[in-house]
Amino acid sequence: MTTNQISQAPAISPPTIIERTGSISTADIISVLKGEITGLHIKQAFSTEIAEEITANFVGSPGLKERKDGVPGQYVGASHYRKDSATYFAEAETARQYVDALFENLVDPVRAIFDALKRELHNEGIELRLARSEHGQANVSRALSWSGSGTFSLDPHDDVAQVLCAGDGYELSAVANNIVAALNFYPSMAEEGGNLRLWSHKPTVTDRKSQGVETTGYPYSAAYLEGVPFRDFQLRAGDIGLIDGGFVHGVTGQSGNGKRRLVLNSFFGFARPDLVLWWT
Ligand SMILES: O=C(O)CCC(=O)C(=O)O
Ligand SMILES: [Fe+2]
Repeated sequence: MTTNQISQAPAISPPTIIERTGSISTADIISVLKGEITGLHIKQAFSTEIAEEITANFVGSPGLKERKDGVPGQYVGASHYRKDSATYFAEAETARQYVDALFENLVDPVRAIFDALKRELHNEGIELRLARSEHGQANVSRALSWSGSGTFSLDPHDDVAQVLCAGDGYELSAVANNIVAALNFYPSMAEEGGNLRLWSHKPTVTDRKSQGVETTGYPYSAAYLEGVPFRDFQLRAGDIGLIDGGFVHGVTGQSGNGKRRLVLNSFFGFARPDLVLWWT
């Protein structure tokens, strides 16, 4: 009995976190893909002018929708979370014009990273491309504004369960055996809070089953995470966060008057030693 309880305490995996000001490099990204770095916080990584334009485009977007999958928030784009492959890729196709319109007349900073990484990996004999199926192709990013209230505006979760259990017709499931990297651009932040919190714990399938989150990785309870150390990325508009999405992470509660927190999010990882897939 006692042994059983002890074995269920979350195993602590100390993360390697790097924080700096400036620009993100393809070497940084590859370090996260390879598991050499767990988390990277780049401050002032893109211009505030671009950040403000993307935010204004999001707020006024005709493609802006309310999430209806149990995760409170508004979005532009498509999320594969809890969707079969046909539905996700069809939604990605429909949403593309709205995602593209977020960057109208701007140089899309997420696509710039995608293109740079594609070139760098190509030099190493590795292909980088968007995930696809006969129903369509993923977009480079999606925009999200979390609206959960209380301790977290996005509850603690991991990004791997949804990939591992994505279901039939998803070539990206293979990435779950490797690192699922989550790239986040922050065009807008609330005055207070909205930190990206990263716990020192990378759940296994057994851990997820014990928490009743086997297929979703969402949400982990406060009781489960009690005693697990964490680090907060204190974000500002114009910052980039890149993490190993297998570690439990969430977004702390926000306050202030008016300014909404906006994130541009994408996932990517090795599906094979010679293929990196990218999706949202
Ligand atoms: O908004 C953030 O900072 C994190 C987003 C995230 O974890 C996700 O979309 O899975
Ligand atoms: Fe996540």
